[in-house]
Amino acid sequence: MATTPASTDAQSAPRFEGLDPDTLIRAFRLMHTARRLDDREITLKRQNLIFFQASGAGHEAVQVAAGMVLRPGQDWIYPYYRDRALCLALGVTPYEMLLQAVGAAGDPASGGRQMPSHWGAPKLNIVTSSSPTGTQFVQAVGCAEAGRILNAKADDITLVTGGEGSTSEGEFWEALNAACLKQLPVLFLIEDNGYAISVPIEAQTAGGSISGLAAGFPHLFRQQVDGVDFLASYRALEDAAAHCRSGRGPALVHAHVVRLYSHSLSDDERMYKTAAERKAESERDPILTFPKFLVDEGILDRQALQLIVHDVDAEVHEATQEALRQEAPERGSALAHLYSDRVDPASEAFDATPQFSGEPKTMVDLLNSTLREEMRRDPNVLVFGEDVADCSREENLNEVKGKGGVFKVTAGLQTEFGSRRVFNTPLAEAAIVGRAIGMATRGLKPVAEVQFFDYIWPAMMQIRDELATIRWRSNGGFSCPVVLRIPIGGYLNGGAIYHSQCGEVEFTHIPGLRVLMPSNALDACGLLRTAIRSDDPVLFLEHKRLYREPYNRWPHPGPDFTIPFGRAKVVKTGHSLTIVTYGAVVQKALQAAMQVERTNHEVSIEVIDLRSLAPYDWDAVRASVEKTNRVIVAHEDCLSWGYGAEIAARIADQLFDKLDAPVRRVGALDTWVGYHPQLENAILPQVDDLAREAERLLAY
Ligand SMILES: Cc1ncc(C[n+]2csc(CCOP(=O)(O)OP(=O)(O)O)c2C)c(N)n1
Ligand SMILES: [Mg+2]
Repeated sequence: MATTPASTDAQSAPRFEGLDPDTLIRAFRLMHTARRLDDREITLKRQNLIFFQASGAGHEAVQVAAGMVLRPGQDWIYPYYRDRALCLALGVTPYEMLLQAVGAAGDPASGGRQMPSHWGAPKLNIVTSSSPTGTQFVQAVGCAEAGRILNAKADDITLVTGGEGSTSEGEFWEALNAACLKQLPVLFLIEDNGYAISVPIEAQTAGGSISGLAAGFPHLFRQQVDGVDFLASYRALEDAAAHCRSGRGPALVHAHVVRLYSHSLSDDERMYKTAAERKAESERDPILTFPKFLVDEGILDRQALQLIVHDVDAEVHEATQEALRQEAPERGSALAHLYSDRVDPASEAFDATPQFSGEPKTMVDLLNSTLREEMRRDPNVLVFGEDVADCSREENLNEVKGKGGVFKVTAGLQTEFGSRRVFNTPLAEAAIVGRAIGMATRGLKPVAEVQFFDYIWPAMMQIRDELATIRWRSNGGFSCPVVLRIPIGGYLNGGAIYHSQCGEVEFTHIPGLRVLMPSNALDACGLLRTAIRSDDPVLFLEHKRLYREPYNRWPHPGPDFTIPFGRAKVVKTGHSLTIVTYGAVVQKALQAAMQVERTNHEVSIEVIDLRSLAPYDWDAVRASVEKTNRVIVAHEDCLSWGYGAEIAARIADQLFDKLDAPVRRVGALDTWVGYHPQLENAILPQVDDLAREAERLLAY
């Protein structure tokens, strides 16, 4: 296959790639330490002293080479679970690794929260890693992008690694596209051991070669290398890193390695690899071939080699004994680091008094001015997504008005702040969220848009397994305070199944996320500003039907107006019944209340707009139910297993003795939103549905 030629030819190449004997010996020591740690962990697992093991046996040579090419603390690293030797070469100690294996409270990567080999070291810029195959690629792109945004002259690069199986994930291709599009300094190292658990390469990758498949990507340096050969790997990675550092674009190093042990201790490779194949693989073992090379070249004699082996054995033994003595995580620590302990967005500090000025504005207008004001205030705020820019061809902006979002929420931002801070992305939701995560990890404040809630699902793994988990799984070592703005909801007449759905409960169920859903322009403004100034990942759900309603407009409340999370608003007071709701149903609940009150002058209905769904204002719900003793929980999303089920269950649990009637729920039929208005009206909850249920409860 075609690859970029090596930068030096054999004759002029310096001996041993310019590496001195001490460095070569250090490389061996690192490789050997990695193998010894794997072997020790396997023993510990068999003794039930640790609970999981995944080894990097056979991958050590290329990993140590990568660790020696990268600059710890300056470059950024997104490793995967086989990268023990890489992390050792970057400076993680055997003891630190074993702390994770035993699950100790003092495990610096995760505090005993993640399986062994889930690396992470803030000081070394080794970003916390997870188990889903391939999620790291798009984050690495965002990380590299952040580096260029923060300092266009810097030459730091981002290394991201993965197995050849993980390149079948769509996110790998989204990452390659984005990295090539922007010529970002991302070094993709694919450690190809020919298997993804039991699936061999010919059942995995068309043509059998990932670097072959990537041939059409512009600006991409591509190099295949024998990854069990330390010197060849070092050369390939040096060249790839130089390409990235020089600003020419990303690089893909496709390293052929061997997986000498089974996939993990839960797998037995003898079930799918023949004895001959396993023997051939073991003959390529770098832990045998590299020291032989060192001895043959006279760099190390056998006695010195033995001394290193003994020394490493002793170090691993001592580190193991020490790790086994360490405390387990406290049971009471389970909730720590779900959210920031630096900024509390539910605190009084965000309880601002509005300073109104001007005419009432729509929700779209106030969202737009809030974004503008926050971008002026904080140069780290960035806006990106599909169609959010005014015009990607910025030279045309003096001829055209500009798009600025399909709902115009971001109109004019690119014109004011430039294409570096406001830009269109490829149509790739996982990459939008993943890039935002990578950027936020480096201190930027991405306010990214997912164009419609109905299309958030390609990004679900990034949201659930990454965005929401990074702070918790790294025990506070890393965070990614991204704001995701997402238009949501129906009552549109014609939106149908793919432009009208709700589904907020899918996200309120995720620990570590904040979820907001304002019903009017003022709350949208105050909550979006708090979201941007907070330190947690936030899903900011903007109801499309409410963007331009006349009834929910408010004058501008001032450039510092914020609203704390978890603070409901009593939008109508009453004493006979409470309706707890949010979003587009707030207005419907008000109308229903007035309808009921018109026919029955004795009753008055209280309406509570939660506005913040996670966290939510239990105190407001409780106070109201204690007063009215009757409650409906209403929402636009489907009824069953919906957001209301949680609130209703808690009321039944904690306020049972305050209730004069059962807790009632009102929501959409358990189906999709239909296109024809007659269908849509039948499916989504209407004013009459609310009024009918209110009357039933009042009569109970
Ligand atoms: C998204 C996702 N799907 C499936 C898995 C289960 N799984 C873990 S590792 C693995 C195989 C990965 O193979 P490869 O990328 O070649 O890496 P290797 O383990 O061979 O180094 C699979 C299927 C997972 N962790 N994540
Ligand atoms: Mg593999």
